[in-house]
Order: sequence, then C-alpha cells, then structure tokens
Amino acid sequence: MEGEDILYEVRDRTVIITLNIPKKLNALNGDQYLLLGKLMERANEEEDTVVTIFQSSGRYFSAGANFADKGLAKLDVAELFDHKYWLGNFVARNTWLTSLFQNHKKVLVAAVNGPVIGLSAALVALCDLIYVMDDTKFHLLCPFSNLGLVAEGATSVTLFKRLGWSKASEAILFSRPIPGKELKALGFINQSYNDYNFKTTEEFNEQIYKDVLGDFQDLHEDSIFKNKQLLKANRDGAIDAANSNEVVTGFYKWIEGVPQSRFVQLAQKDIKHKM
Ligand code: CO8
Repeated sequence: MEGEDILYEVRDRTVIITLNIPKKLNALNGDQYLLLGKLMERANEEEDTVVTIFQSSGRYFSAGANFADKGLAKLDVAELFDHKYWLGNFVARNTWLTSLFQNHKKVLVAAVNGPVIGLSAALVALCDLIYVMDDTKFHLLCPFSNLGLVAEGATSVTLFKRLGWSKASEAILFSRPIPGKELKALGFINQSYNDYNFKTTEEFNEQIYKDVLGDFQDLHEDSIFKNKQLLKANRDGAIDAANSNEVVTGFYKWIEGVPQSRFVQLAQKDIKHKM
C-alpha cells in the first residue's frame, strides 16, 4: 500500500480512507482532492457498511491544499486569470467535494492524529464525529484571510454552528489557529485520546476503529441512517447556500490573482501562518 497517496479499505462494516502523504504533512494537490472525492463516492455506495472513517498518517492530519501543486506551477499567464480554468479547477471541484462530505449517507468519523488546515479542515468539520489523538498537539487553522482567499468547504457555516460566532470569527476573519483544548471545550471534538499515550498514528487509528465498531454493534442500522438524515435536515439548507456563496466569492479572488501570489510567497517562506 506504500506509495499510494490515499488508501481505501473495507474492514468489517466500515470503510477506512487514509491520507498517506506524511512527508508533505498530507497536503493534497488538485488530483489528490479529486481522488479523495471519488473514494468518498465509493464509500457512500458500499452495501454493507455503517461507518466511514476518515483518517491520516504521520504528524499532521493534513496541511490543506498543496501550495507547490504542479498544476498551478505549469499554468501560463493567460490561464492564471482564466474564468474557464478556475470554474473547473476551483468552483466545480470545491462544490462537489463539499457536497460529497455533507451528503455522505454513512456515519462519517474523523480520526484526527494532528493539526488540520484549510480545505482539509473544512472536510473534517463536515464529519459527524471527531476524535483527536492528543488535543494538546492539535489545532485547526483556516488561513483563508492570510492567503487572499475566502471561507471554503462550508466553513462559514460549519465553524459558526460547531464553535459559535465568536470563535468562528477568530478562526475565519483573523486566520487564528484554534487550539485543541478550546475545540474540546466548545464541543467540536467528541473525545481526545491524550491519556492513551499512543506512540504512533497507526496505534491511534486502530483504537478508533475498535471504538467505532463497538459504538454501533447492537444498534438498528436503518435507524442510524434515518436519524442521520433527520439531523442533516436541520443544517443542510445553510450549508447548500454557503457552498455556492463561498465558491463564487472565492472564484473572483482567483481571477484577481491574489491567492496565486500568496501561495508563491508562502512556498518561498516570505509569509507564514499564525501559530
Ligand atoms: N503544500 C505543499 N507542501 C507542504 C504544505 C502544503 N500546504 N504544507 C507542508 N508542506 C511540506 C513542506 O514543504 C515540507 O516539505 P519538504 O520537507 O520537502 O521541504 C514538509 O511538508 C514539512 O513542512 P514544514 O517543514 O513546513 O513543517 P513545519 O512543521 O515547519 O510547518 C506548517 C508546518 C505550519 C503546516 C507549514 O508547512 C505550512 O504553513 N504549510 C502551508 C499550509 C497551507 O497554507 N495550506 C493551504 C491552506 S488553504 C486551503 O487548503 C484551501 C486552498 C484552496 C486551493 C484550491 C486550488 C485550486
């Protein structure tokens, strides 16, 4: 399995999707986000599973979009500001990926081994349950204001709903990392596994698998799925609206060319994120 960027496994009645690019802190380029979306589609259609676990490897869950994406580097000047390019590679892809996480039929569990940034943070915030390996070593960062971007992946709704207006404003308006301890206190994290003192992410992932399996073992599956739909009904209108508002607003930032130059500055370490 080594060498594959994202792993897919059906185990008992779960699907396990694993980000597997630890050397790059699991930052994902455009093709890798596309692959993640396709694997989520597949997980959605598995016949016998109840839960989909979204997990990772190494010390970061994911450092978000890959700022060294070869696709970006290869663009000529015309493409850098081209409507058609950004409609396909930003608007359509982000809308689709957000919608896949939002509308996943199975119970969606995030097993979070370390910090999570940007679009990947947005995807974690769309999961039903969030388990963290060690909340003292975890933070969530939405550096959109620092990168000349705007909220993505429905974070303008999910963070507001999961953290409240005040903390969501710190996270989104001022690109402040929100530490794990605060996320735990605000109810964003279901459970932290600090006391387990895991030596590796793999040990943590294995524990989450066992715990999750125990969680639904004797329950009536169809009720679980119907209850998820009932819960979702309360939030989906706001997420649908945010998903479309965010990508259209973000699209015009790309057309202006601001994020492109901020990504170059970040790669050259001319700017950095608040930590
Ligand atoms: N992209 C590419 N490579 C990365 C990224 C990234 N986002 N993050 C880390 N890496 C790589 C580093 O380049 C480094 O590689 P190498 O060892 O080959 O030099 C390796 O991972 C380790 O990283 P660091 O040495 O920097 O580790 P630190 O612990 O010092 O710092 C940080 C960790 C703070 C996470 C730092 O790496 C960082 O700031 N990364 C950038 C995070 C970021 O801004 N991500 C983008 C978020 S925005 C988003 O996700 C939505 C954008 C939508 C884009 C749509 C495109 C079409």
